[in-house]
Amino acid sequence: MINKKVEDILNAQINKEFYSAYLYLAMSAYFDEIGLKGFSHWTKVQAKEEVEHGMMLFDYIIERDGNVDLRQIESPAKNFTDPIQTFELILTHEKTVTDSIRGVAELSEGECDIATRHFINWYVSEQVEEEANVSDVIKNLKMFGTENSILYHIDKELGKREYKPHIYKA
Ligand code: OFO
Repeated sequence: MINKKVEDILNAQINKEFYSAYLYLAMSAYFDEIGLKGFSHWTKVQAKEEVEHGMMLFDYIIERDGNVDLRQIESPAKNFTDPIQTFELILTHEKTVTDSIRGVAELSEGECDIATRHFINWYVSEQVEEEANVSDVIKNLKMFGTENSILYHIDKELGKREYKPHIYKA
């Protein structure tokens, strides 16, 4: 049986992962609206990944004989103005998720829940990868500019992103 404090923080994390999915979907709709199909695809793939992150936590709580508590998901931001600003919002958001994952790691360690501490390592690495991917897009946009001809090429590149399902096995 999982400790209640650890169960609570994992349930809060499920909510954050599903909120992330909402946020990426809102961005995907925005990019589609302004004609950047590749950006729209990239953020939609990320939304699918976020749902998986939430589902891995969901399955883990059940596996540990805990109680899943699905909480209300906030409406995502809608104040997108251009690709750089939107990717900067992503980076800021992912940094808050990284902090939140660090909180899960610290709490599980403090509560001597070694299984959760081990489980959450996957998320620690995933956050490093996500922040790096988003930073790369921001660097490209800043380096090459955001004229339509440049955006066209970056959009083509982002449109190649493939969705690869994650499988968690302890
Ligand atoms: Fe779940 O990694 Fe982004 O938020």
